[in-house]
Formats: sequence, structure tokens, C-alpha cells
Amino acid sequence: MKRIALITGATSGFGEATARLLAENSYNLIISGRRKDRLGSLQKELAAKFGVDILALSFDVRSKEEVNNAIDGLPQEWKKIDVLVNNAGLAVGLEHIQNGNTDDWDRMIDTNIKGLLYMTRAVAPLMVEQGHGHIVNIGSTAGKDVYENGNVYCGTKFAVDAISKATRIDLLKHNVKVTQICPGLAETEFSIVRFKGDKEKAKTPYAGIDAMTAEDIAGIILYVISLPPHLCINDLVVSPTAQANAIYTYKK
Ligand code: NDP
Ligand code: 8X3
Repeated sequence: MKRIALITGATSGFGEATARLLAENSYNLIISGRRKDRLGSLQKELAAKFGVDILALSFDVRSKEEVNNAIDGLPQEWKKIDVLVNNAGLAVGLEHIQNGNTDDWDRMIDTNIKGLLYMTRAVAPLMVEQGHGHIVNIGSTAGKDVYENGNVYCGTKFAVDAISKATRIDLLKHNVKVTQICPGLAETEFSIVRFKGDKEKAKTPYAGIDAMTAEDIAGIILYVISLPPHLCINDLVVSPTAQANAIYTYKK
């Protein structure tokens, strides 16, 4: 029987690359994100290419109601979720705290922390009931060290770090694995969102370094979810070789 993975933020970047790789590796998938058109075309493409079943659910992880309706409304056979990849997230703005835009702060907190929590709250009971499961939370090197102007984004990823540790403890006796993956610099739409659509500025963090790709992270996600039942990678930090941590990078 094919395993089922639910991936949030599958319309772009890490989530989309993970959907492609897991479909290629015979996972049936629930893909989600807000952009319906992208979800629809990914669903068609992957189902045709790899012969797997793909359910596309468009919802906003910031809305408790939308999250609960999406999960409660799953057909029974789709509720047997083996893997939840809590990937949807964003950074918006890069300002000193005294100049920060509080609407940007709300978006980051509501998506990166509350959205991840709503998803976990909706899906974890299904995993507890079936006696197994694996939750993969996408944290960040920004959740390990803080950097100038990173304030609220870093705060949300530090929260993901704490929530991942806490979730692992709470689900321990239920045989549910919890892995946090903390990537460093990877070139996706992330930076375009952070710089509010300014594509030139968005390139600057990656200039002079060999940044990671979304496919690099997808490969790591596939690796951690492919380990045998008695093994769990709890916390994994991965960066380009030219990046030591959230603060130090070596630019050529
Ligand atoms: P992208 O911008 O390429 O992808 C982000 C995804 O999140 C999109 O599919 C987007 O879908 C989804 N998303 C955003 N907000 C919401 C929402 N409210 N509801 C549902 N889906 C949402 O960025 P990445 O792939 O790079 O980022 C994925 C994760 O990785 C994020 O959590 C990010 O913080 C983290 N990360 C990224 C790093 C990087 O350097 N790129 C490094 C470390 C961590 P849609 O807009 O369709 O809703
Ligand atoms: C994304 C990594 O360093 O761009 O989480 O904030 S960074």
C-alpha cells in the first residue's frame, strides 16, 4: 500500500520539490497551499507522470476553520496520513525592530507559528489513532541563531524549534516521529516574498555563494522519512558549505 504524505506550501519552493520527489517515490499526496491554479496543475502533472493519487486542497494555514474543514472533510482513506510536512511559511520584511511593519509581523507569526500549530492539532490525532506517523517541521538556521533585522522571523523559527521539541515529547508514547529540518540559504520564492516582490533585491542574499536548492531540501525530507521505524532524526541543520550559521557566510 502506498504511504500518504500531506505537504503544506506545495505551490512553490521546498514544498513543491518535495511533492515531486515523493510522488516519484510512490507516495500518495495531499498537496496544499493558497494558489489553486498551481495546485491543480501540479496535481495533474504528478498523477499522470508517476501514477500516484494526489488530492489538492487549497486553504490558508492561518485560518483555523479552513484547516479544520480541510482535514475533517478528508475521505476516510485519506485520513491515514503517514507523513505531515509542515512547510508553509514565510519571511516578510527585513527591518530593525523599531521600524518593523506590524502587519508583516502578524503574517509571519500567524503563518509560521499558528499555522503550523493548527495543522499539527488537526493531523496529530489521526496519527495517534492509527498508532504511527511522522511530523516534519521546517524550521531554519534563523531558529538557531538570530541575525540583524531578522527579529520577528527568527522569533517564529525559534518557536518552531521549541514546538518541535515539545511535540516530540508529547507524541513519544504514540509512536509518532517528529523531525525538525533547519535549512540555511536556499534560493526559492522565499526571498522574493521577503523583499515584497523586488526580484533584484531578492538575489542579494545568494550572491557569491553556491546556495542550496529546493531539490536539496526535498532529498533530505525523503531521507528522513525513509529511515526504518526504530530511527528518527530529531533535528537536522543543513546549509550551503559556504554558510557556517545564520550569521556567517563566505562570499566569493
Ligand atoms: P516559497 O516562498 O518558495 O514557498 C512557500 C510556500 O508556503 C508556498 O507554497 C506558499 O503557498 C506557502 N504558504 C505561505 N503562506 C501560506 C499560508 N498562509 N497558507 C498556506 N500556504 C502558505 O519558500 P520556501 O520553499 O523557501 O519556504 C518553505 C519553508 O522553508 C518556509 O517555512 C520557510 O520559512 C522555510 N525556510 C526557507 C529557507 C530558504 O532559504 N528558502 C531556509 C530556511 C527555512 P501559497 O502562496 O500558494 O499559499
Ligand atoms: C531562511 C534562512 O537566513 O534567509 O529561513 O533567514 S534566512
